[in-house]
Amino acid sequence: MSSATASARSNIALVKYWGKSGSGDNRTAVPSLSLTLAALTTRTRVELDAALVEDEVELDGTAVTGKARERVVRVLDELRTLGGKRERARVRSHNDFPTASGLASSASGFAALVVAGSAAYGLGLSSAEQSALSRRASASAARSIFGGWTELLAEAESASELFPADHLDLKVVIALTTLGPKAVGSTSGMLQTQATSPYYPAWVSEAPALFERAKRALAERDFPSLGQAMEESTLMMHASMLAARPALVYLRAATLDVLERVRQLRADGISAYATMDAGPHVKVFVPSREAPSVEAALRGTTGVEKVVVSGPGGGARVEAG
Ligand code: 2P0
Repeated sequence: MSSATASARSNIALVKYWGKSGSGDNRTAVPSLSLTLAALTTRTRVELDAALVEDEVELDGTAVTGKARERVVRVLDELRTLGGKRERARVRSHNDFPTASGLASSASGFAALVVAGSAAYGLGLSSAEQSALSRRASASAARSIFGGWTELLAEAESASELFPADHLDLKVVIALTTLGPKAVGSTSGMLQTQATSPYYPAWVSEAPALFERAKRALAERDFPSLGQAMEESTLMMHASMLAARPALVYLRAATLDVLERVRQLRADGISAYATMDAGPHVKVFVPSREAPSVEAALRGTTGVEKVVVSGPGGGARVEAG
């Protein structure tokens, strides 16, 4: 019986992916740029068992069924095809952060599944091949194969690492404003935006220039310009969501209060910049030396339930044992 355990960390996009390309295969319509985070980890064990008649999937101790299970089975089917294997698998996955809440659990989840699964099925895949398999399951997962600063270009087959985790000395202060699952998942949310938002074409046409600005600022270690481009990307993405029919409103009152607090911190001379994904939480990028004061400020903001501070993290990997 072959088995493997892998860990993968979540990633936060500074320049966002929101929209699928017309060429299909879950390729992205826009380029994205992300940072892999040390603190948000998924650990997944894949165990092959010839006695199983179908794949068994469990997340945080609960059986995964329906569409969520089918997404996992599709990845396992691809791995079996590549390896010429037939055995079904038992998949046990654990997140150390709230699942389906806008903290990108699908990114770390599918990256960990692909890495554990390819080891269990005995495939010697390159990182680019693992990234491509992850992307087909969930595009943001393509980026979590790599550590540090990663890009996934529009239409690309796989993501690639731009700079290592220590390229900038910073922390991400995550303000969780609501615990529990969100109302509309990312996949359906972006399809709804794409199909109905009059602002979606503007989002797609603005995204490449924003991506180039952010990438240049990152290369030059120009944190304020990077932060500025990051804030523009998240607000443009949310503008496209808000203009969807029906509107996609992931932002909560507490989300806006945190954004306001970040603007005040900047006015007070603290270099802090905010980003949100398809959820109500706010992730604030700050130079490491500022992290304790920003953490305290966010803990003291109304509606903030929990604060997690993370440094940049490494790529997905097979765990020992
Ligand atoms: C991102 N998000 O770039 C953007 C920003 C959410 C907002 O990638 O349909 O779960 O599985 O490819 O990767 C979340 O979308 O979507 C996401 P699918 P995914 O991080």
